[in-house]
Amino acid sequence: GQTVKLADYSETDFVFKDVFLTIRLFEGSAEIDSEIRIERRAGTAPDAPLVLDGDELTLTHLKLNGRAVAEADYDASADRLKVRNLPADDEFVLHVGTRIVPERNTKLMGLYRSNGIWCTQCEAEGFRRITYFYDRPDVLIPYKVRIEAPKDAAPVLLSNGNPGESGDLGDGRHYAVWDDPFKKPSYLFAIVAGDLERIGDSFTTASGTEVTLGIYTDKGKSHQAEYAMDALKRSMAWDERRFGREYDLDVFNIVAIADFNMGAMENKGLNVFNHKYVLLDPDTATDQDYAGVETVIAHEYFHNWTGNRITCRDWFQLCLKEGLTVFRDQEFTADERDRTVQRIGSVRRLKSMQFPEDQGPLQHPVRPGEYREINNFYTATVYDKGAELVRMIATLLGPEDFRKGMDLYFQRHDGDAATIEEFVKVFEDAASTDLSRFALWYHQAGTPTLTITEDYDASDDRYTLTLAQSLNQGAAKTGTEPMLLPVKFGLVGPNGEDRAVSASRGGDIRDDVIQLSEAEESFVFENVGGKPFLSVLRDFSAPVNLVHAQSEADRLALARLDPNPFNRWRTLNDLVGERLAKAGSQTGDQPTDPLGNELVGSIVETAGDDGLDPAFRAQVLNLPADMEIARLIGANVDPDRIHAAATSAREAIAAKGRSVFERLLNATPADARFSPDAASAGKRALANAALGYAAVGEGRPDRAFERIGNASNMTDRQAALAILVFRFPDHEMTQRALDIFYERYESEALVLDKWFALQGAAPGTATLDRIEVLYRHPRFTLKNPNRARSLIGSFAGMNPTAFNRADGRGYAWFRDRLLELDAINPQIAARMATAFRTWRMLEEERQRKIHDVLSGLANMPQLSKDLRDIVDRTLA
Ligand code: BAL
Ligand code: ZN
Repeated sequence: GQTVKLADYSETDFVFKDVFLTIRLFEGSAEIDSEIRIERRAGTAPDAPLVLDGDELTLTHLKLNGRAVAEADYDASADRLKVRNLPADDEFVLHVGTRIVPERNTKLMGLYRSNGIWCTQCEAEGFRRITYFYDRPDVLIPYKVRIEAPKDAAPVLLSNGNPGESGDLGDGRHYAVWDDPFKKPSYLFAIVAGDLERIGDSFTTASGTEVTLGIYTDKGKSHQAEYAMDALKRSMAWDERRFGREYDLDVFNIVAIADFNMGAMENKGLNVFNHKYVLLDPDTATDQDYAGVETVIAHEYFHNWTGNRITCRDWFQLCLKEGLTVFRDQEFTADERDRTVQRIGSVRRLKSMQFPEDQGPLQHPVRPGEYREINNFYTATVYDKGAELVRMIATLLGPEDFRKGMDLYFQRHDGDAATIEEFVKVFEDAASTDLSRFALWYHQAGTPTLTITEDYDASDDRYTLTLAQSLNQGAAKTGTEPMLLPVKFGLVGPNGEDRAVSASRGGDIRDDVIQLSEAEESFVFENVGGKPFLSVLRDFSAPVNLVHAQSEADRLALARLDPNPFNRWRTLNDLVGERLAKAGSQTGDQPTDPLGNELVGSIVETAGDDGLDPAFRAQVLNLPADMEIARLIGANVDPDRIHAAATSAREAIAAKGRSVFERLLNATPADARFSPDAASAGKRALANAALGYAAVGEGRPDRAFERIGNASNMTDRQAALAILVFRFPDHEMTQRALDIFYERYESEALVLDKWFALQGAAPGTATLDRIEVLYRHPRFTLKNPNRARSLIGSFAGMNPTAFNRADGRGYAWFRDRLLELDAINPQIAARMATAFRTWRMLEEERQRKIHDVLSGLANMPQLSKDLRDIVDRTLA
């Protein structure tokens, strides 16, 4: 494939004014008529041809101002339409006809059918699979759409914008017209046509406009969309409160689709969702699912301003909308639920998904400089690190200036296709500050290391804090200049109070935030009132690897005393991570207690502290994932050793906390009435964590088995099943529980995904044999992305011991699945192949086996551009 470079950006030769699309849907095919009003751009050569994007298209007709274009004046191939001899000065109308087969579109990009429903996914480059177009985000025009379809298969006809006329066409067909007055790029275009059920509601904006809200689902499922509707209304109100952003059309529709590559899509006025992020009820969905629906509903809604009203100039700017919108959904969750628990979740995700990406061969800057396949850049770096960068701006500027900057962004760029430079500039202007050292974060790939050293001089009661930043040149080779970053800190006294101190010497500190911009800076604090405990990088104020030689005693004291609750969690979590990394990298016999008695005691004490939020305590009991430990070890990793170390750690916690866990377990009756609110979810999380430790501590899978039988909701049921699968993978009771679960939920697609996913993630060498059987299960299919991800994705991406079997069979099996999947849906195959992104951290033998698999793949001529891009970069 060809490499696209940021430096090569140039405007289109022609300017599009507006488009009228007529889409005729038939069983087995669709015809698209596109009428585009066009003008040659001032400065374009008068003989320059018009070159439009296509992808697997067939041209049926082509007219210029109503007359057929002569054959000599155009070339049409599946992926391009080139038209010559177009008017030099006058505006003209180009009429383009295409025919496609949505039923055969297994890539799920463009127009396709899912459960009989016609639907679209156009981001990033799907629109060119519908009609020839300038399929790029800087071409912004109003769309008018007329859909014609059979009435029985598609009584519901939807597109972007506001509804216009509709009516009967005879022959069992009908039509509807939709008008979107807001200029938009093609990637935000959508239609849906099908036999759908709807729940409706309304929202009155702050300025008094009533918006009609609708969520459409498959027949018989609409009652499962109530919570999504509630989340939507809360999102709309929050965006008004927090950012002053109101909704702008008369209607807002969401459609839940079963076969969907992404989580959801923010098409203007018509969000199309993976049904996993809409459909819920207590019997089929967990608390985590509820939180996921709330987040994704909010995220897509927030895109209306950050993404749609202001979009990206080109795909290199993807983080402009994604990083910012993730930041906004994180803030929404923090306000709606609990700020500390929200932050812990985001940081866990960042460290387990983004840090490994940023330290391996798929490393790239938040704003990349080149790509071969843009679909492969919807990454943790663009999304999650992108959100961290926005968060750092907010921390550096403080809430008032940050809000001023956001207001300026909306004011200055509404209706624009903007760039990261323009985004950073609004904050520079709003706060009258220079952010050039900060802007480096967008260009320099890799996770910086922040090294902290402290010195306390007792005779003068003087405390000196030194911070140093460094960045290793990774695969991306994008520079290692010092960057501006906020380090939030506190000097804590022995009673857990933050001491009011100010630096007598050193650089820039505003309130409790050090604005570090040099490679190394020192700050001197006089009369600190005795040696303080340093609580640093509070709330994970910058996405860095922290190196801080602090004594274990100080750290354990901070775990109890720190007024910053996030750091209390981080202190314990980091300590556990370091200990497991040490134990997991040792050869020979495993220590029986890798964490040490003091740390285990501290964890148990926190878990049992009823003065703390249950959700927080559950987070403390949730040890870092094996993959996080692997990243900490960094080289010569043996996943089996890490797993053994983590298992010993869990046993030690279980033994020490026996009575605490018994109490916590009994504190939440199994038949408590289900409410999905954050407080209730937190209690369930704590009780289920306690159940896990209780079962492990006594070696009693029956305790979890019993819970499956008497659980009154999916959260408790799935948690109990997970205890069996993860802690007792080879026990006969586990298989029995899985069978019972299957029988109960055979007809619930989303629950069946959980069932496959749990088994795909079961640790141990016996797993692969079971997965091979599951792969042939009648309910397994590669055609549904959720199902493919559930088994294969969880095996390769979330099962370090089974996937990395020492004999290499896991890799070979995965390779074969990738090839099958690639022939159906390259985007999903490429995404799954990123499971190899940390392969160079593994010990040599496994590396050699992976190398063989990857080079074998690289030599296969049939690979899609998507998968080839990942394979080549992973090998490089
Ligand atoms: N824009 C693709 C899906 C999302 O990030 O909302
Ligand atoms: Zn998004």
